[in-house]
Amino acid sequence: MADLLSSLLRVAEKAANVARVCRQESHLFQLLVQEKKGDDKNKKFIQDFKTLADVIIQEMIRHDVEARFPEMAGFINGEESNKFENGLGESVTVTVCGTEEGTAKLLATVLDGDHTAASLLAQAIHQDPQTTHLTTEGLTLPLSPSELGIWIDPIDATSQYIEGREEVLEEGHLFPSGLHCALVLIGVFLRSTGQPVMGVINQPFNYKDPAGAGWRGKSFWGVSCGSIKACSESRPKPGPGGGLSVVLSSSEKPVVKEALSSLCGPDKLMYASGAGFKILCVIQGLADVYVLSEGSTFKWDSCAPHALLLALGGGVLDLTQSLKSSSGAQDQLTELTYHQPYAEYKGADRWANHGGLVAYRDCSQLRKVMETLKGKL
Ligand code: 2IP
Ligand code: CA
Repeated sequence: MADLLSSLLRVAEKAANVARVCRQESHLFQLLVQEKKGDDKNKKFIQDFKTLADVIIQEMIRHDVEARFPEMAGFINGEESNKFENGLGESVTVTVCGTEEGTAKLLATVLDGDHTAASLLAQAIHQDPQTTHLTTEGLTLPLSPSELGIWIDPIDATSQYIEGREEVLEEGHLFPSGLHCALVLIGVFLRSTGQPVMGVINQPFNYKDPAGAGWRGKSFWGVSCGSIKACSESRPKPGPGGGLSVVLSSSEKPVVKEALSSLCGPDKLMYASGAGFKILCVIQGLADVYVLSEGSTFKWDSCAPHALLLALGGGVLDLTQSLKSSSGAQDQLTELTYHQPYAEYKGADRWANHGGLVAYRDCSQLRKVMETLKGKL
């Protein structure tokens, strides 16, 4: 399965390149950011260009993985549906064709004949990516593709991707918002149990060359299968002066903010955009725990970074379920799983993490957070 990991790293880099092209090519960028509303929205124009960029990245990942691992066909899912109905009621299915010309022709039909945009997008989709310089040699996993499913989030932290604020990242410092929060997330789980076994994250806007050569991305990966645990990141060293730091969504409930502020001190309570990015902050040690009490994230947001935390000895719990366990003993805690929908919901909500989540690296830190939140939610 090392070849699955290297294939996912490669296709995530291709996806990151499409995300960068959509922002760097001014013609595509104009489509990306313009709000097409009301009468000025051309009825043939597909919903909005951002959704199209998401869909085409997701379909590119699906196309490339299915071509390499046909046994996974039908088990590669993502946030977006590739079936659109445009303003005239015409139904269009967006897919990646075998040739760049074929993809450009198909995209032009959903871009109301905008051949410039269609060709630029098709070129990025069929372009071979730079190598990711990450070695996964010698990694063997006792898994076959027919046992696995995939969750794709083509561009997580959509709002930060569109807004596009640039940050010069500094080692060890959490920047709460900006382009660096936008992530390509590809998570692999066991169809039988729903456990995450492999995760690939690509941060397309990790470093901007001051000499004008544009943005460079950064890749992260992790595998966790039984006793086999490996990750591109090493476990972060404990921060100076001990203590516990927590990262939250800015929209978190006041009762949770107050409880955790009293636990870790107001200066160790941080906020950041992007569900995937906040879990990445825990992976990198920029925060020790990420708590979310709402059901506002989905399987595609959490599956990939969950696998990296498992590889590092941590995990991502269902918060509500885990708070219910009386003892709070480790074996009573409920890790998120990725194979079963919530049957009582419809559409994307079937795949929401309805019980909220807690992302953690260290069990003793997790216990302190769970004790603080017990009885408050
Ligand atoms: C979003 C994205 C948002 C997050 C939300 C996710 O996915 O990660 O940033 O909200 O929960 O579903 P918040 O930033 O408050 O954590 P997407 O950007 O793909 O819609
Ligand atoms: Ca998302």
